[in-house]
Amino acid sequence: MNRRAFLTTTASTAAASLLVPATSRALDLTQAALPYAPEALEPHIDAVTMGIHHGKHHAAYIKNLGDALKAASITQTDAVALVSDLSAVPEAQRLLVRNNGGGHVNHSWFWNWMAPAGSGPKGPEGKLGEAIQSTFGSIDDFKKVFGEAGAKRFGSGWAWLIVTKDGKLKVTSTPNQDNPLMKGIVEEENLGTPILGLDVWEHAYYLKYQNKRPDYIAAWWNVVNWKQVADLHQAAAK
Ligand code: MN3
Repeated sequence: MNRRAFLTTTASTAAASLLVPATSRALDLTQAALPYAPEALEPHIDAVTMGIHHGKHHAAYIKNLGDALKAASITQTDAVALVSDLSAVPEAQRLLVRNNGGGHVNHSWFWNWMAPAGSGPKGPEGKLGEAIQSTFGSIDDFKKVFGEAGAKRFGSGWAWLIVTKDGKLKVTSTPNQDNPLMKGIVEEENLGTPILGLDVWEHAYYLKYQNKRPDYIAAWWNVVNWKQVADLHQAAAK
């Protein structure tokens, strides 16, 4: 592929990621551009953090995943399928693929779970809003449960809102770069389709919020892409 074709492909992939629900499509092993400018989430998430997070951390997961797959002679190019069932990965590379494959998948979703403040619905509406209210009592109660899952995650990890296999909403949390699709890694009752996830690794917030993870979580609600969450809920709850 020449440079121009590459740039065209990258641009169309970034545009497509805005239209297609992130957790219901296959993800290849390349990095899409951020769907907004690095400064677009300020003041809630700062531009320097976004630039490093996407350009260095996420990029490193992809590089390391590629190296591990090469070492294992694995030709699977769907990262979601890969991390959903790690049993086919040789033992020598399994932890590398779990961590870096999870890192690639989780971050690819995460960029699309955020959008500039004020660019979409301010909260969950329609069927998603109803499901959250009937499951958690109210939107605020949901935010409290989800925020606590993130705040109480010891060390590094993620908080999740998932649709379980029986179609119910549930808040869960995973360590490191694990996610709720990982069969055999995540407890059976916490498996499901992620429709919202929050990165609580220090690299996601430390420059602006230092040790105050709860302040990062409180600010993050301002940039949640509720349209994306609603689309994923609709696709997963069928
Ligand atoms: Mn991260």
